[in-house]
Amino acid sequence: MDDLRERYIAAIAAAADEAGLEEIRLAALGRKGEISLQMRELGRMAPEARAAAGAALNALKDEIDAALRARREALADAALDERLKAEWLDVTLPARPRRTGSIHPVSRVTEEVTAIFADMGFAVAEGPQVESDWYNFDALNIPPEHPARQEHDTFFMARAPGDGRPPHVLRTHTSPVQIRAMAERGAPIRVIAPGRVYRMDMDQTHTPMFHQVEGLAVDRDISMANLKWVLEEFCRAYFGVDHVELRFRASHFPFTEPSAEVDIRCSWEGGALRIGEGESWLEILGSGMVHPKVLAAAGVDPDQWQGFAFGMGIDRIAMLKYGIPDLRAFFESDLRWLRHYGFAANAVPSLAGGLGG
Ligand code: 2NM
Repeated sequence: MDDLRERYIAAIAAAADEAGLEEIRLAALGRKGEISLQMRELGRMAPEARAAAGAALNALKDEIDAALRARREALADAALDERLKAEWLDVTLPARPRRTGSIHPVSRVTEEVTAIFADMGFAVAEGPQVESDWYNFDALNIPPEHPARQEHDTFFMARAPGDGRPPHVLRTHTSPVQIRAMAERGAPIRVIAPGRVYRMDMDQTHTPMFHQVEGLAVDRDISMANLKWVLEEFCRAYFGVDHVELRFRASHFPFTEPSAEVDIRCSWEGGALRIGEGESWLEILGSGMVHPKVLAAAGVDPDQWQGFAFGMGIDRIAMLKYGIPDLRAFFESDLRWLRHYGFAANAVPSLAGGLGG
């Protein structure tokens, strides 16, 4: 029996794989295995000898079982170690440059604008792109007969036939986000609302979907002077120049009173845009003091609070800053265009790191 034990324990220790172990198990413990045959011999023994030999054989069987199990586990561990070594992957390696994607100019400029206004205490607000006509129009003092509401400007969503309610619309500006923010948070408030907006318009300078950022500041004594400083500060930071000059032209929007369109001094000397110098003016945004009816619609008491608001086109200011000539190319997903005008994904704009451009 000692000989059996020695042979099998040595064979198990030397087994190189699962198949080898199975062979050994069959040779020892299988139906015709050596131990099984010895078990069968027990029947022919005298009772005292049988008891002793039976116990010893059972113990040997258990010992070989245990040795097989331990060896099987050790082989599995070793196999796993081999796999881990062979399949090792350094996830911190940089991606291959040719396969690197790029950040779209619209995303990049949205981040730049957000960083600048965040520094002036504005939070970012978001809202649905499919809006009720109340949030998109009524709350903004745009009456049902206003031309902006007409079929040819606004995308209307379908209603079930016979549903009498007015249809939802694709938001035509991000102002409904400002209404929601005021209604939810109350005054005082400082928010910007960047995002996609939709108007039925398609030519050299218009796409049916484009991007806007609107800003809103409401407090007890906010004035046009605060508006002017905030916009100048924005332009200095965004265009990366120390000196900017803005010109406010009286205008009209239903949601602000008074309203102003804002131009920035620039030159087109040699075909390149230079901000802050020269004899040309470039329209960059619309603005004004929020209409009392708009404050009231958002649940803010116009006898206690007042504020300014402004809106500008993200795509447009992206074209100006980065010298991109054609708006329509923005949304064509042409990989050559994206590689040329896109930004490295790890070059995140920050005021401290410089906004680039
Ligand atoms: C503009 C021009 C002027 C504007 C108004 C509001 C709101 F919701 F607070 F009333 N948000 N944005 C606004 C004002 C937008 O875009 C050319």
